[in-house]
Amino acid sequence: MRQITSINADWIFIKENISADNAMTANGDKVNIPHTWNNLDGQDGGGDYIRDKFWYRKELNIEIKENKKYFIEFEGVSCIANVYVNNTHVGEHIGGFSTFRFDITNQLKNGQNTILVQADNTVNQKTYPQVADFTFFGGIYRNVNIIEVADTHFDLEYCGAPGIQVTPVLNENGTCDINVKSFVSNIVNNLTVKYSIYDAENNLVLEDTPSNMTETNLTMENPHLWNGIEDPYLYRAVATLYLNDVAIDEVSANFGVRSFEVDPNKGFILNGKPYSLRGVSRHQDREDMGWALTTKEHDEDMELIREVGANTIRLAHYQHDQYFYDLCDKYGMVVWAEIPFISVFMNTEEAKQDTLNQMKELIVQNYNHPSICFWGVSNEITMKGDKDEALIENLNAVNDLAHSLDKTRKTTVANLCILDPASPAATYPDIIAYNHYFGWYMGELTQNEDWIDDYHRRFPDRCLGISEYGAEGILKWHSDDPKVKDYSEEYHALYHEHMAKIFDERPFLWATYVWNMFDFAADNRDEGGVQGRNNKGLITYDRKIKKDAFYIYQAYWATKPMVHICGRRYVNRAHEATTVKVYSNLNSVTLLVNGEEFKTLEGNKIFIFENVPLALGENTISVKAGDLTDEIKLNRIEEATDEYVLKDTAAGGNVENWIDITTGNMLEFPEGYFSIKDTFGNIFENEAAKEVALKALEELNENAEGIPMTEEMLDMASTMTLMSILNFMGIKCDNPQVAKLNEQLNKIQK
Ligand code: GCB
Repeated sequence: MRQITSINADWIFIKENISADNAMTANGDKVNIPHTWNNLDGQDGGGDYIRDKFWYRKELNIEIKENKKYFIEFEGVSCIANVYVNNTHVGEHIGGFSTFRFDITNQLKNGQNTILVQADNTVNQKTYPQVADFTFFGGIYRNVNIIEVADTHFDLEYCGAPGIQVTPVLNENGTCDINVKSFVSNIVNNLTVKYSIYDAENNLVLEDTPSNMTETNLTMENPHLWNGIEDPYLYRAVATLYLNDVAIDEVSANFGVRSFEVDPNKGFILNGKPYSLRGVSRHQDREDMGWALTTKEHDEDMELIREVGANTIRLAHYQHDQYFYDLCDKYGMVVWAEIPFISVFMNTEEAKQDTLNQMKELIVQNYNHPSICFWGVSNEITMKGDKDEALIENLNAVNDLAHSLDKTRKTTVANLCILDPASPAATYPDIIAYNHYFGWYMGELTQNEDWIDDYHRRFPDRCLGISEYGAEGILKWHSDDPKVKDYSEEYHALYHEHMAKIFDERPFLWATYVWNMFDFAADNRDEGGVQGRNNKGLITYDRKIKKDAFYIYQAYWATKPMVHICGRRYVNRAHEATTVKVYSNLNSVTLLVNGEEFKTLEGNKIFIFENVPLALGENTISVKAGDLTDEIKLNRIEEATDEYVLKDTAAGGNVENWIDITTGNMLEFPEGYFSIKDTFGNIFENEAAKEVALKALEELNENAEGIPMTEEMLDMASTMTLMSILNFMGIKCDNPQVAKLNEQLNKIQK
């Protein structure tokens, strides 16, 4: 039987870009895997974290056995790995997120061996991601194993796949056809494969030793369904390989029996019943650790996602750790899994091959997970335009590959908000989704539902989801009158109150995903007074604090009763009377001030207590709802201070969006007159302004490096400012044509 041995411990990390020969003897630091060299510089801002080629070396003492094969297995090395055993190059793997293995039998010797790995996260044109809003941590950041197997064994060399593939198909009469395949390497005479299916209590329920050893078709009469978070029931398929009736290898996979459909009007349907997918996106990093996580951090993330009440996760923007997909199976999360075909298209043959490889590895390595229902092909890949034929060809090639490898799941895409709905880049997969930030980067909050309803009306046959939506919420900043771009915890909460409600009212949306469950590292960012971080999480980067917005989702999604008082970090208030907001999924909430009952409100999710009196100094505000209580301390001060207000918005605040590199500083924006800071909607209401804008855009379209604007797009983008549109077109505000356009608009009175 195979032996899998972890070799995570005791590596030497050599932080030098040197030759393999020199790395064999160079000094370095003792580290354990998982490891990254960017855990600190990748999160501190400035966009200057080290992207380089560094070395890991390990002395491996091994007792070599006769007639055995030895593989080295990496579960994730960012982003390109070159592996050497005893000074011989055994292979290169491109792509930072998947499992890969090399057969090292011929290089290993009995006793002492040296394993050398170069991890490379340098800028290149061959593997995605290269441009994206997150840090690309370098290193061997997931487990490394040595696998010892019999000469004949279940395959270990096909794209990191597990060697067993289970396809359960639920029939209308309630029975389930289960096809199990296994892949054997080095076939000899007298081999058989026994397939066994066990239920969750480990009872053997089906068994077969087919004459065709590579596959079996079994029927389960009365399967227990994998039914999302309510009942994520798992079976286990085991394939055992026998040589002359002696078991020599075994592989197994958990699987679930479920059916799903996606309908343009009914949304997601699980096992025949409507099941609205409402959830969050997750990145795989953590404060001070980067991507080098252990199962402890994965477990904690899953616990928090369960606690908020989500039933779906978008595992953005790349393949996550196998362990996390296992957790999703176990806890019933429906998963959107994706590859990092993101932001800016690289028109090279190597990059195209990389998208195909990453999709192939994602699918073959994760095929058995019942949680996964969607393969995400690309995310905002049209940032620099959607007209390149090579891009469309690449998207279709990846989409076709996904279909050919997996007939049981849907392909999907996260479209850039302003992508023309008619663009072939918007519609190529089975079901589609858009990233929308109305109420943060652009426009008004209510434009979210306007856009969604309009799209649904115009394209009633398309299955529409919202792949991302969010706003920044930083715990230092607070406001009684929260406004977009003030970065306050209160605006963040207000934004999500709105979004939770409109999604609740629109079951036709097949899925919606909060961007993001957790704050994450984006070393290029300098936002809201915080360096190197995207602060859109419902929970902080260290996972220690749940922002108020976390609880509005809990109120909407979780079935367990909850009550939460908002504003606990907005402690010092110069208010004789203040407003206290409470979230609960119960319908009656009683507020107490310093132990005295103040008021009971009946309501739905959000309870706003006005004119709550505060005594000078510390006050205890508490609530009761059913059997539950919550309590916060507020401190009434004599005079208002500005301690909670982000002052220097120029230093990081008020960015149009994260790719907005323009400033517009040299342009004028006179009160009462039009400018490029106006939205298309407003400009279109004024005939003169409309004429000027359309004429200028026609000219600008000709030399747009980014996305040229069609009329259809302008219509869909009516809530965006002209400035943001120019940005998407790849046109800088220091372009003289833009200055001319702005000047012309400045002459037209509103
Ligand atoms: C997006 C991207 C995501 C960013 C997010 C943001 O549309 O897909 O990677 O992090 O916006 O926060 O700007």
